[in-house]
Amino acid sequence: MDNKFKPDIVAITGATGDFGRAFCKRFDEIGCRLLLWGRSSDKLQDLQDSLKSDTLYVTCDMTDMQAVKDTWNNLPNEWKAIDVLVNNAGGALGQEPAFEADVNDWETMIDVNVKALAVLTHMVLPGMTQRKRGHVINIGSIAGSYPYPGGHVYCAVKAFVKQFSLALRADLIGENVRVTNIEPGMAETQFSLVRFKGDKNKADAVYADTAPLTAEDVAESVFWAATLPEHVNINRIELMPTTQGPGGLGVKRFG
Ligand code: 8X3
Repeated sequence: MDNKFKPDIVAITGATGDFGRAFCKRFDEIGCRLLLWGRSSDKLQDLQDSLKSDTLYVTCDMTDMQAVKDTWNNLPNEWKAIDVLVNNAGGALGQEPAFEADVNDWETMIDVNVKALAVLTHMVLPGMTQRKRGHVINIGSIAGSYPYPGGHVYCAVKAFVKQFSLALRADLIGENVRVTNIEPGMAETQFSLVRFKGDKNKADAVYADTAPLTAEDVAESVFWAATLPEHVNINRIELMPTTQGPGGLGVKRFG
């Protein structure tokens, strides 16, 4: 296709995580300006130093909605004119059964995966619709479609992301603003180390003796959707390792 879209400014939340860094690297390769959102200024500085393109980084606690709004409002106007917002900040905490889970984990997952994603999108959309140019790319998960034991709130927040993405599409017809939900399956990143709160054995066991997706695999999907000609909207991409598939329903047998 010769009318591929080249974004000018790409904003990426969770920029210093494994997915975030792979996304930054992919857009950096074609010279996009990058607005990096993260929690740690040291990690953001390291990431900025590793990129060739013009970048700006902001530190923000995504569990604090006022901080999300203030961070956006305090950006220089030039950096608010983003072409692509990649809502990547998020993740899972814990995989105990629902009746043993820590309610604080549930609240954090809802804050980051749902509230911060919705609030930031709300801040960004008016500029995109005014400019008639923009793309919101949400990082969902197969967990939004396929529930599994211990998935409870994580599955539910990713189902929110899937349906929120589709509902945004309904409002944005005619605005030239695209929305895509990228839904990866098992990907070998810090995801499981975070979910299991630093328990490396448990995290490693998730990826043992199989061939999971890499952050670069997911970055390729994000980049592909973002650089298609502007008249093409990819609604969803669901990608899994070849070695992963749906597992069927659980059954309790007596005796
Ligand atoms: C991560 C995929 O299968 O671990 O979002 O829930 S899974």
